[in-house]
Amino acid sequence: MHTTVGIIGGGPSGLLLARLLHRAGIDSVVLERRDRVFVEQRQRAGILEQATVDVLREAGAGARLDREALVHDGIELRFDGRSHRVDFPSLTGGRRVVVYAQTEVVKDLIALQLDEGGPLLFDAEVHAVEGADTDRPLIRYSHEGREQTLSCDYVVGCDGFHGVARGAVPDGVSTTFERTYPYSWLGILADAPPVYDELIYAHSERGFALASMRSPAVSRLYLQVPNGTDPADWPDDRIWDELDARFALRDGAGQRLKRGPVTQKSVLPMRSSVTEPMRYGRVLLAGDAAHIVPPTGAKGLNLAAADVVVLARAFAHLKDSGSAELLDAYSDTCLRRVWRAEHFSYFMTSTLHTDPRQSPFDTRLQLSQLERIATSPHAAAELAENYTGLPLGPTA
Ligand code: RFL
Ligand code: PHB
Repeated sequence: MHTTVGIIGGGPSGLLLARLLHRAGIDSVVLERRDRVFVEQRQRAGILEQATVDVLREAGAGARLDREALVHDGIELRFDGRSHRVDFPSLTGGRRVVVYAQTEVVKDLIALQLDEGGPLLFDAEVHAVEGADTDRPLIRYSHEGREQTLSCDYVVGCDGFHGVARGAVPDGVSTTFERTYPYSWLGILADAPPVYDELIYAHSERGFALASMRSPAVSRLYLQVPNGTDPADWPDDRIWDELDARFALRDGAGQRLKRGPVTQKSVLPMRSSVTEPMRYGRVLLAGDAAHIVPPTGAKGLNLAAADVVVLARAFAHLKDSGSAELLDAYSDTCLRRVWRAEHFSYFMTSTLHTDPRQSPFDTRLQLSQLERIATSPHAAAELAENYTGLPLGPTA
């Protein structure tokens, strides 16, 4: 089998890329190692920037999003027993974000792809990419019990942090920049209505907590926990008690969370990582395959979308004009946005979490920074601009 663009991975970046290419008249094949149900149920991101929403609409995947997404005009920061709201539209000239779960984005894109796109194969595990430095790279994968090959004009690795595409780049050609953090998140999904209209990011001496949501009836909540935590050590009551303690306001003010059945529970490590360049020969990396951010800035999915927009435009430019100029600029174009998001995600993470090794001096610095955001429109605007994201301009 031969295709113009062989896409490894049917997560948000692979699916959106396939969709954008289809609309540009470029054929592709998506190979996804998991089954459809697994990919559609995998709990991850919740926040979409305006630019991501616009791209999904442009891709024809905006109908259900427009009906069901919850528009958020700000977030609440809690620290030192107080609460402070950061209002996005007034600080950014009208920008806002929406809550629409990654599971739903993925379901919408899969339905479209199966309906009118090119091949999307589930249970198709890629083992290797060969010939990155030739003009006919080859993907080796197994599907329906048989070893298969897909020859391509280009291969795009949309296969996440643990994928194989990065392995096509010889040692010494690329560099990975990394940071790990001395804490993880315990995330739960609960059949309980959120008590707040917006997300709450809480700094507390007991550690960070985040209240998010999936719908008016379903809450998504996170607690900072030590690395290596076993979710079994956190029975539901312990989680709810700890969340209430971390969100508590001074003098007992503030609402307690509404409790309900916990339907999912998992522990997620935190990591920052960037691989440069995002291209080697005819193999390009997009989304988590090229970069990871800790989720505190809500940037991962949005960065993945931005990468594939740049890439789809570059492939369309190549098809229409014969010029590889945009493709050659792909890595540099994306890395500018990537490093901005890396910094913001690191900033949110290190300002809001309690490092087990931190001193009272470090805690005072965090509180001073949060106080600055609460009292200076400039500091608040810096947060709001980064959180709501940069527009995806003509060169994204
Ligand atoms: P994905 O989603 O990891 O998809 C990669 C796909 O590739 C498949 N695959 C392979 N297929 C074939 N052969 C192989 N050898 C393969 N190896 C892997 C995998 O099965 C999978 O289907 O990467 P992609 O598409 O780049 O998307 C990235 C996003 O998923 C990720 O950045 C976000 O979820 C990050 N993130 C958030 N991002 C946001 O923008 N806003 C948020 O609010 C937000 N919250 C989060 C998050 C990530 C979280 N976790 C779990 C780390 C919250 C959490 C808890
Ligand atoms: C989520 O809803 O899952 C979510 C929201 C904001 C974040 C991270 C995760 O920063």
